[in-house]
Amino acid sequence: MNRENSIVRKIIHIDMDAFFASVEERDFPEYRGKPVVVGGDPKSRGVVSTANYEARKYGVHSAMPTSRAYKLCPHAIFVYPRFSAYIEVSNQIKKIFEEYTDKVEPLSLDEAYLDVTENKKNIAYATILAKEIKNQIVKQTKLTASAGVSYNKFLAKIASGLNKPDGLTIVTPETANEFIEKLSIGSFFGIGKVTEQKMKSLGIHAGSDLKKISEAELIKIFGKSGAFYYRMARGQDDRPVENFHVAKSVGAENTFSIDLLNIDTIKDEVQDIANVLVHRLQKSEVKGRTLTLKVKYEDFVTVTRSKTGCSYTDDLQYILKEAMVLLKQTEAGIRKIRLIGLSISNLDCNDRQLCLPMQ
Ligand code: TTP
Ligand code: MG
Repeated sequence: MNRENSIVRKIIHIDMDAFFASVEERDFPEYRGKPVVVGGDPKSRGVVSTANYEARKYGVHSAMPTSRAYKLCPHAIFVYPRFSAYIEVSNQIKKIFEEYTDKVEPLSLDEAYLDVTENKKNIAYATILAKEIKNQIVKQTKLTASAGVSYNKFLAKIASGLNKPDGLTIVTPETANEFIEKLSIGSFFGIGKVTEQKMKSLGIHAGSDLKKISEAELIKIFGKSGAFYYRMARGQDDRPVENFHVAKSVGAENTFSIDLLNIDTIKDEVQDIANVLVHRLQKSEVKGRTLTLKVKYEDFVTVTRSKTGCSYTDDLQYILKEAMVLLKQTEAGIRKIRLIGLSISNLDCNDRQLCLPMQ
């Protein structure tokens, strides 16, 4: 790449600190200074949405069963999520971002990329902009955010997570090399738990190790992703910041060759469809809160049944259990069925780049 001819972009990644828990602490001052776990009743089968930093000291973290969180920190305050309050803050911060640039790419309720190469304030320094944005967030929402500033999305996102809470971390083209070499392999964009283990078994523990492997070798081991990892190790990520539309739901469905009446056969089919759905969710790295079951009877009359949970999920056991509950709310086993579908909506994306484009 010829640096002379290419514009070095200015990207900011903003991520609110312990988002749901911070909103709870803000709105209920009596919680402050105490461990707070958002997720629900510790005696239920739910999972933790998030925990404040006080609770994290005890090992509580997102996606952990609330019952486990209770064992780790029984004196924590356990609360149900209040999505309307979080959505309100999410809209507030989005408005703040849009005062600086139209190139805003939200990743979830509390996270977004901003391309401020050109910005509405005509400020040349992204670091100054990031400070201003953080200040505005505190002023308008009484909550803190952490920011990462860099020349691409991958580096900006990692940077924002480094000095939480209330952090501001900058990675310049000059410091990127050293920064990447020291990064643990699990922190690289697109490297999940399974790939992380595979990398480690190959002796790749940090960016410096990754950089030693040739592109051909990486492609041989990891397929198409290998080329991506090769570029990441060199700080190359030209994905644009874009406010594109993403799928509102992920689903799977099956039309049967013969209409089904036997309830056990129907349950088996639901299980197969749930498997496909979970595979799709995990492949796209999205989770969702609302599960919808669609049933089309032999006369083409179609009904849907939905359930919205407290936290985002892609968990097969949970989806299966809820799908069976929804199935009971239909006439399965009484009326012949020609099609069954399952979908998850109210999505939360880890990274919008990995979400499916709107179909
Ligand atoms: P995160 O930004 O991943 O976490 P956080 O803001 O709570 O903490 P941090 O300071 O480390 O950024 O997620 C934002 C919100 O999304 C989080 O507050 C709750 C929700 N969430 C879930 O419901 N389930 C999950 O598994 C995760 C990771 C987040
Ligand atoms: Mg956050």
